[in-house]
Amino acid sequence: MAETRRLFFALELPKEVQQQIIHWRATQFPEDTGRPVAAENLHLTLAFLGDISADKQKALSQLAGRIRQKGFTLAIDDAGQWLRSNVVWIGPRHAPLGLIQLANMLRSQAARNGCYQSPQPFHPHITLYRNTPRAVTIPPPNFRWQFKVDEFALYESVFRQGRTRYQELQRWTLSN
Ligand code: 3AM
Repeated sequence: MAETRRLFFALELPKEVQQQIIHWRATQFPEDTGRPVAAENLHLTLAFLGDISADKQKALSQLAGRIRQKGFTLAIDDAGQWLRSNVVWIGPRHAPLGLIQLANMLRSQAARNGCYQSPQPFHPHITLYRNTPRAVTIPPPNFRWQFKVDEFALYESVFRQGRTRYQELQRWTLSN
């Protein structure tokens, strides 16, 4: 069988926002909340592709490179927990249209190329904890981290020595 890689498109967070999130998380949640996502792994997933071949990666990268849209401003000002997937997340209360457009485009390109896409609508979020064993009290979202998004990237999820690391493979600029 041809070799595959586990890939997804996502937005990287500015380093200073990443640090602020880590600090907020450390002050707001008890230690047994779940498995914290490592600072360098914090990201906002746009489209999950699954385990795909090099050929499919190339096709989807070419399509991603043809996306023409302007950047947008993203404000992270909400938090919650999904009990079904056992994650605690933060995200935008109101997703900017540019974010929805970008994710929908990448998701539909993925679907047309045989990458299964969940029928659920896109819920932009940054996962803070995985494997949360129980419902946790979500602190009031007393933050608003706002930044300009003018790039998106393709990442590989690499599981090695018991740790998951997201490695950037390719990056594109958002511009008309
Ligand atoms: O960190 P988040 O939740 O944004 O949940 C996985 C993670 O996103 C998601 O892809 C990102 C990188 O691993 N993911 C993993 N398996 C998935 C699947 N089968 C999935 N998303 C949808 N379907």
